[in-house]
Amino acid sequence: MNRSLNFSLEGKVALVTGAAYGIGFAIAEAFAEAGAKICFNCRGEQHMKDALQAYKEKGIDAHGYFCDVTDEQQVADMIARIEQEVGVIDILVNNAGIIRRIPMTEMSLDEWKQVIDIDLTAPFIMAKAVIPGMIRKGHGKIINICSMMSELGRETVSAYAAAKGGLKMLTRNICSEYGGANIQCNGIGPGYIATPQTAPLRERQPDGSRHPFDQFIISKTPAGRWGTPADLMGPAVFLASDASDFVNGHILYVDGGILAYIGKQP
Ligand code: NAP
Ligand code: GCO
Repeated sequence: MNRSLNFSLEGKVALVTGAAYGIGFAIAEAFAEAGAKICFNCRGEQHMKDALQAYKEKGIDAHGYFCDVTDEQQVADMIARIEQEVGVIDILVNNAGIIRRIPMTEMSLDEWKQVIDIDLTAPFIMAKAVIPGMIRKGHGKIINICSMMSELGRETVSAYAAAKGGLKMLTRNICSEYGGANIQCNGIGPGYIATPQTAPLRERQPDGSRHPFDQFIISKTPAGRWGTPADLMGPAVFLASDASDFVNGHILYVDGGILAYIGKQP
């Protein structure tokens, strides 16, 4: 079969960061369905306990690791344990991320640094840690979870937009520097997805009406709905599989058409 028709991840070792729930969990579930061995990390003990149970209920024997992706030593220790317990990593998804919604002039330097550390510096730390193994294996896939804010700004998300914009360019630079080692580094740019991270933007108002931002996103999305983590499963499997071996440095926006659309007239 032509490799570009091979969407299987059979026998691959995948590490999805921050995959205790949300987008990361859905991507890990999709990888498992495609045949991959699943590794994930998070920081919270309850998150880990709940996640392992959730993977088990889906029939997935996931390997969970406590690791703060901003801590280079914890990352090195996790990668070493995965290589010993599961195998050398074939697929890395830099999914772990946070957002702080604060007007820039009111944002503290520590709040700015926390977002940059998790959303931009950590993908650098993670990629730096897994690329040597991928070079030894002769192939690798890195998928960075970018954002609408890799292309657009909005009020109160300055640190997040700066990080996600930088993550887009880190993706292109890893492509440029390691494409010759048969490593493909691409991004996924989700639109507005219903997860805990965006729950504050979808809260029902006291009168039972939809949150103004919820209504705004519906009007800006041709699909007329928020995305779900499941909407990202197919695109992620494509970018993790042989089918995308000649796709490199690309940001695949999975946004229901937001970036193409000026928005519905009020
Ligand atoms: P989420 O529901 O808030 O989940 C974030 C995950 O990351 C959690 O498992 C969290 O677990 C983990 N995490 C956070 N900081 C970490 C750290 N320092 N080390 C290790 N794990 C860490 O987020 P989501 O909505 O699924 O988003 C996942 C990714 O997609 C993020 O990069 C986000 O920026 C991006 N994204 C989201 C949307 C959206 O609309 N939801 C759209 C575009 C892009 P612990 O707290 O236990 O560590
Ligand atoms: C926000 C949202 C967005 C989404 C996502 C959009 O406050 O605007 O949280 O940033 O998380 O990144 O692609």
